[in-house]
Amino acid sequence: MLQFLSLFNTIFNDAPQPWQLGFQDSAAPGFTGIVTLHNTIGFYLIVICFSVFWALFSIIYYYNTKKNPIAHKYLTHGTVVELVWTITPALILIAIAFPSFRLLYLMDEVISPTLTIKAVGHQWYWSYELSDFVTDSGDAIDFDSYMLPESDLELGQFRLLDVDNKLIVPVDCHIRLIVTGADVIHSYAVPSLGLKLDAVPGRLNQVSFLVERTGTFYGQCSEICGVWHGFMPIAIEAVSTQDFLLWVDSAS
Ligand SMILES: [Cu+2]
Repeated sequence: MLQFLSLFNTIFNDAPQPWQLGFQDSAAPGFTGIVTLHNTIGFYLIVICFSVFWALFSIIYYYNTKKNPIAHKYLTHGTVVELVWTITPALILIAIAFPSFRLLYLMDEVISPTLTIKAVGHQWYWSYELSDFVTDSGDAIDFDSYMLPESDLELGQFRLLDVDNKLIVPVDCHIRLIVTGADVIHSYAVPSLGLKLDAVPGRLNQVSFLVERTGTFYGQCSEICGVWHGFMPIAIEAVSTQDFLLWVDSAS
């Protein structure tokens, strides 16, 4: 029974599943907003598809010369119907634009972050810098994060997704992520956290996110960057603030 009930509490999707079509489970408010917007627009999409195809097929079915050789010969213009099919789409676009811009500006906002992390894309791995903390020698904490080769994988680790050094972040903290590239353009993308930022050499891109629960969240480089583009995954582990500080202590 316990095992059966635990089915409803289990988070299945912190890594992609084979042949998955839907979203991964959200772990950040930003991604929850993206899923909600997707569902809102999906509603309009279904309504529009049904009404357009219904109109199209009924016109083809009823108004053809085989069925009515003479009756519709002079039916060439209708002002009312023209007005309806011009104004209605405009109203629908406005209805879609409002929630879209709302989410866009909400996600763009960076208000007093607790922590700043810089992620740098290289051919072909990611490196991280945490400048809020210094090591004993006075430098910022920085480390490289390489994909684990298949031969090094342990039971429970994901092929092409797990890395040697995960990025550790605290839960329930506003984190500022600054992304750049060291050589060519990469893209820092973690679906369950709603992150996707281009890593452009000579440019700093910024985003803010908050992880709502502990766990490990996987992503991949999302801008084709060379032969091993598919082998530079991202793994972020969200832990309690206490565990995060312990990790910082061990890293510095
Ligand atoms: Cu890439």
